[in-house]
Amino acid sequence: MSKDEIYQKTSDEKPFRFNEDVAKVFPDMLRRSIPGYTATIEAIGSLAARYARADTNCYDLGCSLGAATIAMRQGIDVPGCQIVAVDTAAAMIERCRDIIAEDDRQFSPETAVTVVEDDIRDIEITNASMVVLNYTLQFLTKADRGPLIRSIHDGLNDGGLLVLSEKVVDENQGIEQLLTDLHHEHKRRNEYSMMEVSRKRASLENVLIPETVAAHQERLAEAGFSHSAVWLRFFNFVSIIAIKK
Ligand code: GEK
Repeated sequence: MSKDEIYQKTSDEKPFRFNEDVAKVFPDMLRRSIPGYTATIEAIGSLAARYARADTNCYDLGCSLGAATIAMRQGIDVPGCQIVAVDTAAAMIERCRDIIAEDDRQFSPETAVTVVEDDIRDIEITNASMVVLNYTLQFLTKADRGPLIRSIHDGLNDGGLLVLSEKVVDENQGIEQLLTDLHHEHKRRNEYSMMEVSRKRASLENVLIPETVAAHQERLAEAGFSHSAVWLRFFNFVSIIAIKK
């Protein structure tokens, strides 16, 4: 796995982009930056085993290199499912296609995967039993979030599951500062320097827009998900499940 050294080298202050440099080091970047990322991917596999239904679609929206797609594929144990993996970044999609092709060669899995280079705001969700938004919604403008969550709700079959993982912000300023400090300390333990932490933070400003857990749960409720629950929280990183009844 190539090591993420992007903010050791870059001294300019350009906003963060999902380009070729990022795609190359992405697994290492997420593993060292997002507390609980590996646990989330594991749980997505377990949830797929419980929620994916025969002859339905499962979506991985903002799939990057397809980690959640592979986890769902390994978890699904019913016939006739198709996973649709969507990302807007060409550099991610190119690598994701290679990773899925390698998975096909090695394991000949039954579940088909279609990798699509597109904007998740333009994708139609249909006949879905499971949808994953693993750290993707945070990159959309707030105005675009409601319509997307509604279209996911409408495209899910009854009993279908949405997994929504996000970086969040706390309502209380003191707690927010503490959780941010703990996250930065976590990154320092994972061998990022103070300089890298601070440059990355600046580059994500206005690119990754976090909201409170309450704001996410309200949006889910407004879209029609009568119940949602936080199943994982590690500092300011949460994963929520919502089921369409
Ligand atoms: C994982 N889910 O490993 N349409 C499509 N893709 C988008 C859009 C959009 N409008 N906006 C952002 N993206 C993955 C990790 S990363 C999380 C997801 C992170 C894509 C973007 O190109 C990137 O690949 C992904 O969302 C976010 O489980 O980098 O913190």
